[in-house]
Amino acid sequence: KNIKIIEVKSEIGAGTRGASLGVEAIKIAALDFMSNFFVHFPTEAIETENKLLFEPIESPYAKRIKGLLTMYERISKSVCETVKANWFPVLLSGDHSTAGATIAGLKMAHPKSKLGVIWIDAHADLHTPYTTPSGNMHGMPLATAIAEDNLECKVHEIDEQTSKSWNALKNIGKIAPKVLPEDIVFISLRDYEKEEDYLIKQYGMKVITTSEVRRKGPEAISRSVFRYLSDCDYIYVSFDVDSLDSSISKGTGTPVSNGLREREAEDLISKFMQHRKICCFEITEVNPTLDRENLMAEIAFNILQRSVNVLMMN
Ligand code: DIR
Ligand code: MN
Ligand code: MN
Ligand code: MN
Repeated sequence: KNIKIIEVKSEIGAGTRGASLGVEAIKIAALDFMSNFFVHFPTEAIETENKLLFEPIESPYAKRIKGLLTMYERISKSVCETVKANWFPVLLSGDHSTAGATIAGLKMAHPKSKLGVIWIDAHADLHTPYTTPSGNMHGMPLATAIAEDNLECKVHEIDEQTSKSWNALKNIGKIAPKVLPEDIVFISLRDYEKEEDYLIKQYGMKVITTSEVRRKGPEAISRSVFRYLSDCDYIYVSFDVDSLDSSISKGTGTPVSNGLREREAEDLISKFMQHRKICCFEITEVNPTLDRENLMAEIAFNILQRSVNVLMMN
Protein backbone atom coordinates (compact mmCIF):
# COMPACT_ATOMS: atom_id res chain seq x y z
CA LYS A 1 0.00 0.00 0.00
CA ASN A 2 1.07 3.57 -0.69
CA ILE A 3 0.83 5.53 2.52
CA LYS A 4 -0.14 9.18 2.76
CA ILE A 5 -0.12 10.95 6.11
CA ILE A 6 -2.89 13.43 6.86
CA GLU A 7 -2.22 15.66 9.86
CA VAL A 8 -5.10 17.29 11.71
CA LYS A 9 -3.88 19.29 14.69
CA SER A 10 -7.38 19.61 16.09
CA GLU A 11 -7.85 20.95 19.59
CA ILE A 12 -11.43 22.23 19.74
CA GLY A 13 -13.12 18.87 20.42
CA ALA A 14 -11.30 18.00 23.64
CA GLY A 15 -12.02 19.26 27.14
CA THR A 16 -8.34 19.57 28.14
CA ARG A 17 -5.92 21.78 26.22
CA GLY A 18 -2.85 20.40 24.48
CA ALA A 19 -3.97 17.70 22.01
CA SER A 20 -3.08 19.93 19.05
CA LEU A 21 0.57 19.40 20.05
CA GLY A 22 0.23 15.62 19.77
CA VAL A 23 1.21 15.39 16.11
CA GLU A 24 4.46 17.32 16.66
CA ALA A 25 5.15 15.27 19.80
CA ILE A 26 4.95 12.08 17.70
CA LYS A 27 7.44 13.57 15.23
CA ILE A 28 9.75 14.55 18.11
CA ALA A 29 9.52 10.95 19.33
CA ALA A 30 10.66 9.80 15.89
CA LEU A 31 13.63 12.17 16.04
CA ASP A 32 14.53 11.01 19.55
CA PHE A 33 14.51 7.43 18.23
CA MET A 34 16.73 8.65 15.35
CA SER A 35 14.11 7.45 12.87
CA ASN A 36 13.63 9.06 9.49
CA PHE A 37 10.13 7.55 9.26
CA PHE A 38 8.44 10.82 8.32
CA VAL A 39 10.77 11.42 5.36
CA HIS A 40 9.20 8.51 3.48
CA PHE A 41 5.61 9.63 3.14
CA PRO A 42 3.78 12.50 1.51
CA THR A 43 2.02 14.55 4.16
CA GLU A 44 -0.97 16.83 3.94
CA ALA A 45 -1.77 19.20 6.80
CA ILE A 46 -5.43 20.10 7.28
CA GLU A 47 -6.09 23.63 8.46
CA THR A 48 -7.66 23.75 11.94
CA GLU A 49 -10.15 26.08 13.63
CA ASN A 50 -8.20 26.26 16.90
CA LYS A 51 -8.48 30.04 16.90
CA LEU A 52 -12.04 29.54 18.18
CA LEU A 53 -10.58 28.59 21.56
CA PHE A 54 -10.03 32.31 22.18
CA GLU A 55 -13.68 33.12 21.57
CA PRO A 56 -16.69 32.57 23.83
CA ILE A 57 -18.53 29.24 23.57
CA GLU A 58 -21.78 29.49 21.61
CA SER A 59 -23.13 25.95 22.12
CA PRO A 60 -22.54 24.61 25.63
CA TYR A 61 -23.73 21.11 24.63
CA ALA A 62 -21.67 21.01 21.43
CA LYS A 63 -18.69 23.27 22.03
CA ARG A 64 -17.31 24.99 18.91
CA ILE A 65 -19.48 22.81 16.68
CA LYS A 66 -19.36 25.35 13.85
CA GLY A 67 -15.58 25.07 13.73
CA LEU A 68 -15.86 21.31 13.74
CA LEU A 69 -18.25 21.43 10.78
CA THR A 70 -15.70 23.45 8.81
CA MET A 71 -13.08 20.84 9.67
CA TYR A 72 -15.43 17.96 8.73
CA GLU A 73 -15.70 19.48 5.26
CA ARG A 74 -11.93 19.78 4.84
CA ILE A 75 -11.06 16.38 6.29
CA SER A 76 -13.74 14.37 4.52
CA LYS A 77 -12.73 15.93 1.20
CA SER A 78 -9.04 15.19 1.80
CA VAL A 79 -9.65 11.59 2.90
CA CYS A 80 -11.99 10.97 -0.02
CA GLU A 81 -9.52 12.34 -2.58
CA THR A 82 -6.64 10.44 -0.99
CA VAL A 83 -8.51 7.13 -1.24
CA LYS A 84 -9.70 7.82 -4.79
CA ALA A 85 -6.12 8.54 -5.84
CA ASN A 86 -5.21 5.08 -4.51
CA TRP A 87 -3.33 6.24 -1.43
CA PHE A 88 -3.85 4.69 1.99
CA PRO A 89 -4.62 7.50 4.46
CA VAL A 90 -2.93 7.42 7.87
CA LEU A 91 -4.38 10.19 10.00
CA LEU A 92 -2.56 11.79 12.90
CA SER A 93 -5.10 13.90 14.70
CA GLY A 94 -5.16 16.00 17.84
CA ASP A 95 -8.49 15.26 19.44
CA HIS A 96 -10.86 12.47 18.36
CA SER A 97 -13.74 14.72 17.26
CA THR A 98 -12.54 14.78 13.66
CA ALA A 99 -12.72 10.98 13.24
CA GLY A 100 -16.35 11.34 12.15
CA ALA A 101 -15.00 13.29 9.18
CA THR A 102 -12.47 10.57 8.42
CA ILE A 103 -15.34 8.07 8.28
CA ALA A 104 -17.31 10.47 6.07
CA GLY A 105 -14.40 10.75 3.64
CA LEU A 106 -14.06 6.97 3.40
CA LYS A 107 -17.77 6.59 2.71
CA MET A 108 -17.70 9.38 0.13
CA ALA A 109 -14.88 7.55 -1.68
CA HIS A 110 -16.83 4.27 -1.67
CA PRO A 111 -20.50 5.30 -1.46
CA LYS A 112 -21.85 1.90 -2.55
CA SER A 113 -19.65 -0.15 -0.23
CA LYS A 114 -20.30 -1.20 3.32
CA LEU A 115 -17.87 0.34 5.82
CA GLY A 116 -16.90 -1.23 9.16
CA VAL A 117 -15.18 0.52 12.06
CA ILE A 118 -12.81 -0.80 14.73
CA TRP A 119 -12.83 1.78 17.56
CA ILE A 120 -9.96 1.20 19.98
CA ASP A 121 -10.78 3.59 22.82
CA ALA A 122 -11.62 3.66 26.53
CA HIS A 123 -14.70 5.65 25.45
CA ALA A 124 -17.61 4.97 23.11
CA ASP A 125 -17.72 8.49 21.61
CA LEU A 126 -21.45 7.93 20.96
CA HIS A 127 -22.81 11.04 22.65
CA THR A 128 -24.94 13.62 20.93
CA PRO A 129 -25.63 17.25 21.88
CA TYR A 130 -28.82 15.91 23.49
CA THR A 131 -26.97 13.56 25.87
CA THR A 132 -23.41 14.87 26.33
CA PRO A 133 -22.14 15.16 29.91
CA SER A 134 -19.40 17.63 28.89
CA GLY A 135 -20.31 19.38 25.63
CA ASN A 136 -16.98 18.16 24.25
CA MET A 137 -17.26 17.12 20.61
CA HIS A 138 -14.61 14.40 20.91
CA GLY A 139 -17.26 12.41 22.76
CA MET A 140 -19.52 12.43 19.66
CA PRO A 141 -17.80 11.38 16.39
CA LEU A 142 -19.38 7.92 16.18
CA ALA A 143 -22.85 9.36 16.69
CA THR A 144 -22.30 11.58 13.64
CA ALA A 145 -21.17 8.52 11.64
CA ILE A 146 -24.28 6.49 12.48
CA ALA A 147 -26.45 9.65 12.22
CA GLU A 148 -27.84 9.23 15.71
CA ASP A 149 -29.59 11.80 17.95
CA ASN A 150 -30.47 9.41 20.79
CA LEU A 151 -33.58 11.40 21.70
CA GLU A 152 -34.78 8.41 23.76
CA CYS A 153 -32.11 9.39 26.28
CA LYS A 154 -32.44 13.14 25.89
CA VAL A 155 -30.96 15.19 28.75
CA HIS A 156 -30.69 18.70 27.21
CA GLU A 157 -32.71 20.95 24.96
CA ILE A 158 -30.70 22.20 21.97
CA ASP A 159 -30.92 25.64 20.40
CA GLU A 160 -31.67 25.95 16.71
CA GLN A 161 -28.15 26.90 15.60
CA THR A 162 -26.64 23.92 17.39
CA SER A 163 -29.24 21.59 15.97
CA LYS A 164 -28.54 22.88 12.45
CA SER A 165 -24.81 22.33 12.81
CA TRP A 166 -25.37 18.87 14.31
CA ASN A 167 -27.61 17.84 11.42
CA ALA A 168 -24.97 19.14 9.00
CA LEU A 169 -22.29 17.02 10.71
CA LYS A 170 -24.45 13.90 10.39
CA ASN A 171 -25.20 14.63 6.73
CA ILE A 172 -21.76 15.61 5.55
CA GLY A 173 -21.14 14.27 2.04
CA LYS A 174 -24.93 13.86 1.71
CA ILE A 175 -24.82 10.25 2.91
CA ALA A 176 -26.27 9.27 6.26
CA PRO A 177 -25.57 7.01 8.02
CA LYS A 178 -22.00 6.31 6.89
CA VAL A 179 -21.78 3.14 8.95
CA LEU A 180 -24.39 0.92 10.51
CA PRO A 181 -24.13 0.68 14.29
CA GLU A 182 -23.86 -3.12 13.99
CA ASP A 183 -20.70 -2.63 11.94
CA ILE A 184 -18.80 -0.98 14.79
CA VAL A 185 -16.48 -2.95 17.08
CA PHE A 186 -15.24 -1.38 20.31
CA ILE A 187 -11.95 -2.51 21.77
CA SER A 188 -11.00 -1.86 25.41
CA LEU A 189 -14.16 0.20 25.96
CA ARG A 190 -14.50 0.81 29.71
CA ASP A 191 -15.61 4.38 30.48
CA TYR A 192 -18.99 5.29 29.06
CA GLU A 193 -22.28 6.84 30.13
CA LYS A 194 -25.71 5.20 30.32
CA GLU A 195 -26.91 7.08 27.22
CA GLU A 196 -24.12 5.44 25.21
CA ASP A 197 -24.79 2.08 26.83
CA TYR A 198 -28.40 2.39 25.67
CA LEU A 199 -27.25 2.67 22.04
CA ILE A 200 -24.73 -0.15 22.38
CA LYS A 201 -27.43 -2.47 23.76
CA GLN A 202 -30.18 -1.27 21.43
CA TYR A 203 -28.09 -1.83 18.30
CA GLY A 204 -26.12 -4.80 19.59
CA MET A 205 -22.75 -3.21 18.91
CA LYS A 206 -19.78 -5.49 19.51
CA VAL A 207 -17.60 -4.78 22.54
CA ILE A 208 -14.28 -6.52 23.20
CA THR A 209 -12.87 -5.86 26.65
CA THR A 210 -9.24 -5.44 27.73
CA SER A 211 -9.36 -8.78 29.54
CA GLU A 212 -10.63 -10.56 26.41
CA VAL A 213 -7.74 -9.10 24.42
CA ARG A 214 -5.36 -10.30 27.14
CA ARG A 215 -6.90 -13.76 27.40
CA LYS A 216 -7.41 -14.58 23.73
CA GLY A 217 -4.46 -12.78 22.16
CA PRO A 218 -4.19 -10.75 18.92
CA GLU A 219 -4.68 -13.66 16.49
CA ALA A 220 -7.95 -14.87 17.95
CA ILE A 221 -9.30 -11.35 18.54
CA SER A 222 -8.47 -10.29 15.02
CA ARG A 223 -10.11 -13.41 13.58
CA SER A 224 -13.32 -12.81 15.54
CA VAL A 225 -13.42 -9.10 14.62
CA PHE A 226 -13.07 -9.78 10.88
CA ARG A 227 -15.57 -12.62 11.09
CA TYR A 228 -18.01 -10.25 12.80
CA LEU A 229 -17.40 -7.61 10.10
CA SER A 230 -17.35 -10.14 7.25
CA ASP A 231 -20.12 -8.40 5.30
CA CYS A 232 -18.19 -5.10 5.30
CA ASP A 233 -16.13 -4.24 2.22
CA TYR A 234 -13.73 -1.79 3.89
CA ILE A 235 -12.68 -1.37 7.50
CA TYR A 236 -11.31 1.71 9.29
CA VAL A 237 -9.26 1.48 12.50
CA SER A 238 -9.40 4.42 14.91
CA PHE A 239 -6.87 4.28 17.74
CA ASP A 240 -7.50 6.66 20.65
CA VAL A 241 -4.38 6.35 22.82
CA ASP A 242 -6.51 6.46 25.98
CA SER A 243 -7.36 2.82 25.15
CA LEU A 244 -3.94 2.20 26.73
CA ASP A 245 -3.80 1.78 30.49
CA SER A 246 -3.62 4.99 32.52
CA SER A 247 -0.25 3.87 33.96
CA ILE A 248 1.29 4.55 30.54
CA SER A 249 -1.20 7.06 29.14
CA LYS A 250 -0.67 10.12 31.32
CA GLY A 251 -0.11 12.03 28.10
CA THR A 252 -3.74 12.04 27.02
CA GLY A 253 -6.71 14.15 28.11
CA THR A 254 -8.83 11.43 29.73
CA PRO A 255 -6.72 8.47 30.95
CA VAL A 256 -8.64 5.45 32.29
CA SER A 257 -7.42 2.43 34.28
CA ASN A 258 -7.74 -1.21 33.12
CA GLY A 259 -6.56 -0.43 29.62
CA LEU A 260 -4.30 -2.19 27.16
CA ARG A 261 -0.56 -2.61 27.59
CA GLU A 262 1.64 -1.11 24.89
CA ARG A 263 2.56 -4.51 23.52
CA GLU A 264 -1.06 -5.70 23.46
CA ALA A 265 -2.18 -2.66 21.47
CA GLU A 266 0.78 -2.87 19.12
CA ASP A 267 0.37 -6.60 18.42
CA LEU A 268 -3.36 -6.29 17.92
CA ILE A 269 -3.22 -3.24 15.67
CA SER A 270 -0.46 -4.66 13.50
CA LYS A 271 -2.51 -7.85 13.19
CA PHE A 272 -5.48 -5.77 12.01
CA MET A 273 -3.24 -3.98 9.48
CA GLN A 274 -2.48 -7.29 7.75
CA HIS A 275 -6.09 -7.61 6.63
CA ARG A 276 -6.90 -6.73 3.05
CA LYS A 277 -10.07 -4.83 3.98
CA ILE A 278 -8.28 -2.26 6.14
CA CYS A 279 -8.60 1.06 4.30
CA CYS A 280 -7.48 3.71 6.80
CA PHE A 281 -5.75 4.06 10.17
CA GLU A 282 -5.91 6.96 12.64
CA ILE A 283 -3.99 7.74 15.84
CA THR A 284 -5.41 10.40 18.10
CA GLU A 285 -5.52 12.15 21.52
CA VAL A 286 -1.78 12.35 22.30
CA ASN A 287 -1.39 15.36 24.63
CA PRO A 288 2.27 15.98 25.48
CA THR A 289 1.49 18.86 27.87
CA LEU A 290 0.12 16.31 30.35
CA ASP A 291 3.00 13.88 30.05
CA ARG A 292 6.17 13.06 31.91
CA GLU A 293 8.91 13.13 29.26
CA ASN A 294 7.27 12.29 25.91
CA LEU A 295 6.14 8.74 26.73
CA MET A 296 2.66 8.80 25.18
CA ALA A 297 3.99 10.12 21.86
CA GLU A 298 6.81 7.58 21.90
CA ILE A 299 4.33 4.74 22.34
CA ALA A 300 2.12 6.21 19.62
CA PHE A 301 5.13 6.47 17.31
CA ASN A 302 6.16 2.85 17.92
CA ILE A 303 2.65 1.67 17.10
CA LEU A 304 2.49 3.95 14.06
CA GLN A 305 5.81 2.73 12.70
CA ARG A 306 5.03 -0.97 13.13
CA SER A 307 1.53 -0.56 11.66
CA VAL A 308 2.80 1.31 8.63
CA ASN A 309 5.52 -1.30 8.08
CA VAL A 310 2.84 -3.98 8.01
CA LEU A 311 0.67 -1.90 5.67
CA MET A 312 3.55 -1.42 3.23
CA MET A 313 4.11 -5.18 3.04
CA ASN A 314 0.45 -5.71 2.15
C1 DIR B 1 -17.19 11.59 27.94
C2 DIR B 1 -15.68 11.47 27.80
N1 DIR B 1 -17.87 10.43 27.41
C3 DIR B 1 -17.67 12.86 27.22
N2 DIR B 1 -15.29 11.22 26.47
C4 DIR B 1 -14.03 11.13 26.00
O1 DIR B 1 -17.27 13.94 27.63
O2 DIR B 1 -18.43 12.76 26.27
N3 DIR B 1 -13.78 10.72 24.81
N4 DIR B 1 -13.01 11.43 26.76
O3 DIR B 1 -12.60 10.46 24.28
MN1 MN C 1 -12.10 8.77 21.57
MN1 MN D 1 -11.10 8.10 24.57
MN1 MN E 1 -23.38 -7.16 9.63
